[in-house]
Amino acid sequence: MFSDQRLADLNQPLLAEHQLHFQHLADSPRLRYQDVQAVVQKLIEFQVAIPSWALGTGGTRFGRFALGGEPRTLEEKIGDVGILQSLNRSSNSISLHIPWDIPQDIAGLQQLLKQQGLVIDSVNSNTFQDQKDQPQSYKFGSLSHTEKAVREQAIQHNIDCVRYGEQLDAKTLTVWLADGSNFPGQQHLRRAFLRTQESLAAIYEAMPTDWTMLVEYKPYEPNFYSMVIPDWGTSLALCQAIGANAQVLVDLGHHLPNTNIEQIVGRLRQFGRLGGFHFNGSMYGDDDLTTGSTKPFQLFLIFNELVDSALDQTVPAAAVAYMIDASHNVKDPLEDLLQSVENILSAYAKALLVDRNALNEAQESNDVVRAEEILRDAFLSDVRPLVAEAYRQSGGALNPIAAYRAEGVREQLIHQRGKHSVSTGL
Ligand code: AOS
Ligand code: ZN
Ligand code: ZN
Repeated sequence: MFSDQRLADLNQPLLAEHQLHFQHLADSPRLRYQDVQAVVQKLIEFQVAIPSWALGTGGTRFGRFALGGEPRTLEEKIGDVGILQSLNRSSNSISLHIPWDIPQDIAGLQQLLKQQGLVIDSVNSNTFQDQKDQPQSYKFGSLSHTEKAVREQAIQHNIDCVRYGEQLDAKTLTVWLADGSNFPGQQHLRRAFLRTQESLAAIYEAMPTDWTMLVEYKPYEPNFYSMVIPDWGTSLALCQAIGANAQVLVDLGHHLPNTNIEQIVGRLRQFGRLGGFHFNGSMYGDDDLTTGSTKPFQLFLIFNELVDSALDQTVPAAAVAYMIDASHNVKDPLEDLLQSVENILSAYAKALLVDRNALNEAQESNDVVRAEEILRDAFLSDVRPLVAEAYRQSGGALNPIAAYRAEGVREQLIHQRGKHSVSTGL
């Protein structure tokens, strides 16, 4: 949708002011001793996957208010992510959700992905809903179910997801289980865990050896007394039991209020078991709002752990799959995703600005105030010119949301797909 020429035209009127701000930042005491281009380069390289289920309005079990122009097919979803990618060059991959996105025309999809410069990042299974004509019900669980036939059906579904993913060159299966219980005594807690471990191991066995299984945890919802995988400790124990390619996935909205998520991230990195992220914004729980919208300092501290652990030779080197998991009701989802990616890049940029040597010194000498000031100094820096420069150098828009609006993208999508098109998702 956005040709290089069109992007250059949209950038032109913003360029002089951008360069002024960028130079000002580059000359500031904060950055004078740093290689600014190296920071920009790191931002250019950072890619975060877009979930197919975030492209339409949703995020509520109450009313859903369609925005219009929502993608109706996997092809149209790829088209939407292509729009995002042409604007910010930071979202070059898509997370699929089976059965919402069952790929049909594989050759056609491969060609479309190539055209848009996109790849399939992960495949997400769904055993939290019963599908039409499905023989067994997940009402009382899936991989943890008491009945073997139900577990087998859920295992097979996950294996099917891997097979779909293989056709599109994905390498990651993400498993999030709704399994658990709503009332005390309903479920034997240890047996439910063991059955889950056994089921996950069976799926793992069927995965190609170069695939990663991401095991997501969540403390409550849809079950409110117990979830079979409620926390990172349970995910970690499962991964350790299953194999080296089983990794923990941290969803920012899956913690009880005030949990120190950055410490969890640090621990998982240390143990070599942080496999992926679901970014979103959380005020109360699994709100799935815009990443960084409510707790930007926390997001910065999380990136601080990621940057710090990446520099530490004693920490196992591991690929972390970055994904967004958001979906809500009142914004244009594409604008929301542009905001999310920008907030993620900003938090990352700030973490890259932390004076690590000074911080280590302050920590080792127990200079509490100095250590905190070093973090605040980076956090309070206005890094927007760095992020914009990364967009510009990689061929995107200096201001992606402004470009999206100037081009009337939503209006065009409504024109193509209709006012009442509704996308699949939560
Ligand atoms: C559910 O709460 C989890 O965050 C899942 O990762 C995700 O939202 C779901 O798989 C999307 O349908
Ligand atoms: Zn998630
Ligand atoms: Zn969630």
